[in-house]
Amino acid sequence: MRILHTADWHLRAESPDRLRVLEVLRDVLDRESVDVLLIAGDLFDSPQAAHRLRPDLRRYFESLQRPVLLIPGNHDEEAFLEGIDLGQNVRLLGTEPVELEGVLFDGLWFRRSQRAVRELDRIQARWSGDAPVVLLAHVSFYQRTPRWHNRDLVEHEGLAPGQDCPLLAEDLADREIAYLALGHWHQYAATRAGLIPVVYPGTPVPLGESELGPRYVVLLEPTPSGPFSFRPLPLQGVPEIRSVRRFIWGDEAPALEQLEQLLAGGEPHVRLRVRLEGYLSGSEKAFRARLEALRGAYADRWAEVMIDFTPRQVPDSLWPVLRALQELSPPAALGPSWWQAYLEEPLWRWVEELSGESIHRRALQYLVNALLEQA
Ligand SMILES: [Mn+2]
Repeated sequence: MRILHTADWHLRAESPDRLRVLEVLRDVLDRESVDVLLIAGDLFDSPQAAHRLRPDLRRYFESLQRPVLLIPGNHDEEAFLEGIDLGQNVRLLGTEPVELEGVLFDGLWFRRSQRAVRELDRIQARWSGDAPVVLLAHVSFYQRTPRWHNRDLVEHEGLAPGQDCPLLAEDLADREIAYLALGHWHQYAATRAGLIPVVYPGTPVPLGESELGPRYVVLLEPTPSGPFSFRPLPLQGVPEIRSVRRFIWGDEAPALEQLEQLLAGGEPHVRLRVRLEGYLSGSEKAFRARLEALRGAYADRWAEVMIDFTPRQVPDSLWPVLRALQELSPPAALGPSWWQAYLEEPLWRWVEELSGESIHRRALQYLVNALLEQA
């Protein structure tokens, strides 16, 4: 059985962009031969949106010709409590589990200000037999009790701050769950609690400036025993907000060259946000004019291009250091192999994220930032 997991569509009539997910998702369902679609909450942005869009969504789900299993989220719960009808393919999870092709699906609703584990205990009591369990839950998952929660309230009283419904990794110890299909957080995130895959697919379309980068849905499949296997599928044909930040160290010419290269590789579905910050050697006015000219020349290759520049003041005493940043080549001691012998995966990842910038340069930048904070 092939199962597709998504969440947090936050549909509303005033945002036609968001409705693009419907056709994009239909293609994925067909291309990947998906048998069951899971929606882990906040399909609608509000109860009003649910009522307004219900006829369209009902027709849509009927046209998909496969089961759709869903739970409400904190945004649309009211509409589901009122019994909104989304057609015969759609099953609302929460009151009893649904078994399809030997897999048991169940749902845990968002509980405002309450720790999710109480509900989980209650739900788990109704799981019987050997069928692997896929649990949909609209919650905030934490590996540990977060610092901003009152630890005593969360751990002993089961209470949490207003808009939160925490589920902690420890709440999942010794549970027989093959896959935890989460919703509520809007960026793709995958982790594990013990062996249990714990996955947020994120919103399939950006809702605002904080939903950055490619959007995903998640394909999962049973394995002969134990946790399900899963992989994120990047969605094609939905809008994307991409944020690029660059620091300019008194060398605007190469920065402008890089920016032009970036802009030339336009992607029509991307709303590009370029944020520049730093020190210039030439005039700020000329620099800004150049930025605007570049934006004008390439804007039509993107859905939207926004470029902003924040100048920073530099104390005279730091100019020699900034010049050294431009001229210095990596010292022998920081050559490409020095760290390989000592540091493992975390550093590898960090180094990869530097995406082409050299380590000595980044280290000096940190140093200068530290000096500036002292100044
Ligand atoms: Mn939510």
